[in-house]
Amino acid sequence: DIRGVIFDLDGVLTDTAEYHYLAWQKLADEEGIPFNRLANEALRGVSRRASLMLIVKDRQYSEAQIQEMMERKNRYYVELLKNITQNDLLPGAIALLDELRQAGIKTAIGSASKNARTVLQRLGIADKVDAIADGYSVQKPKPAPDLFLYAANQLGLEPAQSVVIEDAAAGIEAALAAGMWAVGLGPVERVGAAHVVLPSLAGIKWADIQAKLNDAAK
Ligand code: G16
Ligand code: MG
Repeated sequence: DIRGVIFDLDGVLTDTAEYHYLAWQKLADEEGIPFNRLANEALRGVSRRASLMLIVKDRQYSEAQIQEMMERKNRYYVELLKNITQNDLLPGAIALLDELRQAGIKTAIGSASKNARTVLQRLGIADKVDAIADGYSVQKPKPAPDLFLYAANQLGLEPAQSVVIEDAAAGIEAALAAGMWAVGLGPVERVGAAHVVLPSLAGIKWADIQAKLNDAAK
């Protein structure tokens, strides 16, 4: 049975995607590279370096230039993070975290972001989770299973005892590769590979997720 829940951060507990977008757009504009909100959709849950590669496409840059652009984008992003408050928690997030703690279910964050701890602090939920796996925890980014395996290990749980809640296709892929249960938030076109698909966490109780996972297991 399930004893732990691993939450993705951006797109599940909060929506930092807009800030990532604004930072990438500023960088792209400065570099004269075409970019827009639609192109940004492909960067959902994708690591910083992989995101930059998707933006620059086949343009050739040295490793030093790549590093500089990643650092510049991050400076813009970190500046924007100063705007985040508890009001930026997505509907249902706090309620589910609190309910899980009450029920004795372990919780972790599994985020690709190197800024995850800062975001959690600003959201005021850093002490509401039992473990944090972030962009510093493992080498291989999602869709590799490493980040979620690291998170489950931190909780002392086996993959089969863990459920991942994700909004990105790469994240669902990572959860399944880890041998975990996957709950996808958003359209089936994006997260349809998950065992259970929900529009969001708004109004979702732990019993709802358990019941849907039980159905999926039949
Ligand atoms: C987040 C975002 C991605 C971002 C990645 C790395 O992932 O969804 O857009 O590129 O983290 O973030 P940073 O540049 O701050 O290290 P997640 O896993 O929380 O959805
Ligand atoms: Mg995400």
